[in-house]
Amino acid sequence: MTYKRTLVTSALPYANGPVHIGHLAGVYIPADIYVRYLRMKGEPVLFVGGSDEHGVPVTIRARKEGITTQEVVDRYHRLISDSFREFGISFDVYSRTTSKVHHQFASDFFRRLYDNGKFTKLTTEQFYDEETQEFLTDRNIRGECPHCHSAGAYGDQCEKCGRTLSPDELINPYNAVNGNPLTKKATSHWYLPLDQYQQWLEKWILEDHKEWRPNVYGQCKSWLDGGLRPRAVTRDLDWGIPVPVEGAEGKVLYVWFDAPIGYISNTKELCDREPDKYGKWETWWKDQDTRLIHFIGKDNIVFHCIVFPCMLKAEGSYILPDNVPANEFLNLEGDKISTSRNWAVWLNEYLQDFPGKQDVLRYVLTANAPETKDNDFTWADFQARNNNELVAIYGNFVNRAIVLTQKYFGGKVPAAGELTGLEQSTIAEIKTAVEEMKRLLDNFRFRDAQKEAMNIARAGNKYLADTEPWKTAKTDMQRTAVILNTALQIAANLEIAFRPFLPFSSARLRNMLNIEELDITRLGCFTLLEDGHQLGEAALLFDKIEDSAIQQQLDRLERIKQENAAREKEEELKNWHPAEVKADTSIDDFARTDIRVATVLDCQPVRKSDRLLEFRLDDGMGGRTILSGIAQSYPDPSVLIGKQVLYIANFPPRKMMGKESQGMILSAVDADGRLVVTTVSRQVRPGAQVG
Ligand code: B3M
Ligand code: ZN
Repeated sequence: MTYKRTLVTSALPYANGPVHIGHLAGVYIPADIYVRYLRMKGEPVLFVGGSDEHGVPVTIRARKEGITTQEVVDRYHRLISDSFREFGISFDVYSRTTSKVHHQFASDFFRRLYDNGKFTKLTTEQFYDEETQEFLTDRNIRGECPHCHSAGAYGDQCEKCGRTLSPDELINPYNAVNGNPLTKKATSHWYLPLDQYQQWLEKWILEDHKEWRPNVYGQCKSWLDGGLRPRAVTRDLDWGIPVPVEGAEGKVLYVWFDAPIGYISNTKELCDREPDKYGKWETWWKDQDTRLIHFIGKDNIVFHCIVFPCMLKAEGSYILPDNVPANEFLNLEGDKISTSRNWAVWLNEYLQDFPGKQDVLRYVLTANAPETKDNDFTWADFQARNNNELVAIYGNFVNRAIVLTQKYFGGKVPAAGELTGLEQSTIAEIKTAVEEMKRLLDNFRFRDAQKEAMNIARAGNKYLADTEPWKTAKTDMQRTAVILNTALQIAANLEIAFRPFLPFSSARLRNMLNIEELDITRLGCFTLLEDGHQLGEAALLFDKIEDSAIQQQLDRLERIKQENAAREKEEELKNWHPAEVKADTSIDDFARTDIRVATVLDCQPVRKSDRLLEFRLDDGMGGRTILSGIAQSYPDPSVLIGKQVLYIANFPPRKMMGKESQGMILSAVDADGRLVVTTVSRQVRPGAQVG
């Protein structure tokens, strides 16, 4: 061990909404497991969290809800910190970036870099709303996506196709809040010249931190390979920390400049409040013997591996992160989790629907943690892992061990005796699982580590199945004592092994075993419970989750899906502009086109074509067939039968998919791209001319 203490940070969630399973799986559970594990080992560790209360997301939320930004951050800071507490995320400090301490600290930090000439000042043209007289941040600019052409893409990203954008790429950009068209205007900002740190970063990351996770290392490498450019650290905005420089009125620190400083200021707040317990904040941030670990999601990698380290380096007196075990993303039932689209399982709602089942979610999210690639949360998997693993393996084993002990030994741990090969092999298996689990935890591989904990329970279950104490009890109480003693020692091992992952269940298990927290150094020992020790009450560690509870969740998601589709449609319509009118034509040109009315006798999809419909028409002239590429807009073409349609009668016949089409049916293109067949306002004779 080359360090004396570990400082663990977890990304500060934006206080613009509740936290969801994606946050928990990607950042907070892994961080919490790690911290609990270090604490169990007796290593000095500090776990720092807090809410990110600046930036555009919170201001957007405020406008949407019609309340002040302060009200938004107050509401969600409370909701978020409650959720974390309820899920057992064991922060030493959970503060907020609107705190006085933070404002002062971040402001001073900026000023120090400013005074030491670490910034460059640049003037650029930015999008501007003439009416409201404000510059717009990327997130507040919307327009058509240049890639997938969906309406309403954001200035930093298109949520439809997922591509990263810059506002300049948007087609017809407008103010997301009021729909105003935008102009460009010059404005000045301070930039951190990341390009000047390129060489240093290349050595520090690419050479000295080859051990970082491949996804993290790879992302850093591709940023570095692309060449770093200066980054603005200030914004034109009225919400945030004022830039502490004369002439910078109306400007605030960029949220990504102040938020990571929040890790430091929150540490300071804690240490200043309880110096006896936590020491000086500088020890945690400036002593080379401190190891700094950032837990984050993959979208935050560049800020934690490149930008923040440059800020720290520029300041000069801070330590740098030792590791940044970033996770990939968790999807929900196959779709990207999205706060704005309400596509998420919110922690506060989960607890209403599954009270007391914090550990079930912790377990499932760790078992499915997106450590190396994006992963999917499904309710079916949630139910299966609960019923088949937590209930059937872990819970069942513990319950049998305790209930049998009560039955045969009055709830007292029976004396151990001579061990047979069965005990020895089980003990050996468990010792291996324990060693493996510790190795995995040390390497931030929580998913596999938890699997090893479950393997201990598996081994226990198998042991009971092999030894059958309910049978030996009929003939050989001495042997039965050995078996149940061994089983109970395994149960006590499970209390320790699962404690970082499932703290609530371990607490319940301690009650059942009537023990205090056992030291992790004793993990793998089979003398954890003394002969004659009186156990507590047996209770179920986990219970089955029924299909109906899962169905309820699926129904909820289906409702949200439909609401989203309706809203997106509405938005598309709102942002629709008719195509420009074509160049002038003449009555003669028009007169050459023979438009007629026909009655649809039959309308069928064309085999092997997902585009074409085949119309059989009564055209008043003996009938004709026309193929029309509108199948996507008419999933049930029979609705067209009996309708009268307009078509061009004098196009020469054309072969399509081996069939002849005799003309063209006229359709209107709606805002959503759907084709709608034109018709007449009352029945006319088939063959009637249109003009
Ligand atoms: N609030 C972004 C996020 O929640 C941001 C993290 C800040 S960590 C210093 O993804
Ligand atoms: Zn797109």
